Amino acid sequence: MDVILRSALGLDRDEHETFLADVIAGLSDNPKRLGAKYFSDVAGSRLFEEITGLPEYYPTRTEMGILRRDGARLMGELAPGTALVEFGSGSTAKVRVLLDAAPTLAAYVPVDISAEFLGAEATRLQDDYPHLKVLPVAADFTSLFELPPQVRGRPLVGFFPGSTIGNFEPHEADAFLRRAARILGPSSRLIVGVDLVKDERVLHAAYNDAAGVTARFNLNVLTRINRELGADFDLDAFAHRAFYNPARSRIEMHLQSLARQKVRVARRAIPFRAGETIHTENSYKYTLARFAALAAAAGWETRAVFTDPAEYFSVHALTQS
Ligand code: AVJ
Repeated sequence: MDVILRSALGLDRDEHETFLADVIAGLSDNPKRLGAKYFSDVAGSRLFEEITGLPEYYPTRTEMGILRRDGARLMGELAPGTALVEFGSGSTAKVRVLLDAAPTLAAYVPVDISAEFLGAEATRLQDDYPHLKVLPVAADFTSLFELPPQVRGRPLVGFFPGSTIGNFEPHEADAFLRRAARILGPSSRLIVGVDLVKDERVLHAAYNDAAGVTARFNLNVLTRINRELGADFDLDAFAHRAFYNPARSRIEMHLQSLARQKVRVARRAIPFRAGETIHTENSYKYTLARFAALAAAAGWETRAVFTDPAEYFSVHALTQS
């Protein structure tokens, strides 16, 4: 498998510098913050996999149900030679459902920042779908990237599952949708998974699971900073906090300092007040109408929307208008 491989030991030197600069800037800000993209080191990705199987965490299994039930309609009327481009292909479980629903697809382009993960998963997928051209691209899908030459000129369908779009601020979601339109080109399609506004108790439970996996996932970012940036966060002195913010239609995750303390990060002392929080993630929830409006403003027409009977989750089929 032809992937541009980078350091097998995690971040390269530039990425390490960026990580350090982001962490220092975020912890020097008021209120303190850390970027959600730093959750996904090896341990963080494993913990997220565990989250997707939790009884309280409805998004993954609900979206899978929608893809299984409506996959053929989502992938209907494809022109011959169409290629599927997945933005941020973590696990390949979801795309396999679409590939099974669209046996005429010619190529699959998984785009992911983690080259190691991409290589292994793409190789397995290629073995299982021998007639499909699997063309992985190691790139950050939040920036403009080049598609492989083999798919240029082909009809393209983009796939952005998992409500990853909910991690973006609304203006970032708008920018992503516009960039996707540029990358995929005229008369393309985009299939997007979007988590929906619902009963606050359901949302709260999904991010405060009884087994404490989401708490470990949130706290793991401190473990990662300790290891990679030589910091001395005491994990017992911080607690996971997640709650729904109805004014912003989002789940917020924070890490709360349980005491007044100083933490050393790369020779700097970062002071914390007792009760002070680090904002680590937002997970925006949309109504069907609000997401359609966001898509329309970015140049995408809604062709169809599929949901589960309880309307917990939605999958939107958008077309270039
Ligand atoms: C990966 C953005 C879909 O927001 O539900 C899960 C991440 N954070 N539990 C989400 C997450 C805590 C997840 N997404």
